[in-house]
Amino acid sequence: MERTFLAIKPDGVQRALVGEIIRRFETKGFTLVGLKLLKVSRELAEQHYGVHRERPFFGGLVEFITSSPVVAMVWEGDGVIASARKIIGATNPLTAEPGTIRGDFGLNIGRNLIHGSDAPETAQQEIALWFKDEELVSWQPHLTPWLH
Ligand code: 3AN
Repeated sequence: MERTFLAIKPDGVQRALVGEIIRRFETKGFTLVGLKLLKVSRELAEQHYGVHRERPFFGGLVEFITSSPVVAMVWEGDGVIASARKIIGATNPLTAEPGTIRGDFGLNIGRNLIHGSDAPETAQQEIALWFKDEELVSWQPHLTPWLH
């Protein structure tokens, strides 16, 4: 079963949007298999955003993600990687469609509330970076037969 890594960033936690954001993935029908609140170390932030190391906004991104707690999650379900990206919306909240998380709640590309893995390879890498195996719980939701 496909899994993706999602993280509610410091702005999402500070703005009290944790419940609202989790609700969207939960009511869609995806399965939560990992969840924790943590303060992100500089080392973890630099590894997570390693592909952006050369970009001008890299320093600010690391400062921001380490500034306040983050809610890290792993969600499971058929097609969850691409579907979660749609639920999240475009990187720039000003152009993200209404109905998406960023479209409904965001104003600023540097404060876009939530991260979601963009492909199967990055999902695998990010899950391994943020979670230990024993922190992930495989379970069978009883609702599944109604959904699939
Ligand atoms: P996404 O999060 O939609 O996959 P990426 O991977 O292109 O977007 O960018 C990673 C993060 O870097 C974004 N979520 C955003 O917080 C930040 N970011 C991207 N582009 C900019 C930019 N031009 N200025 C400031 N921050 C940016």
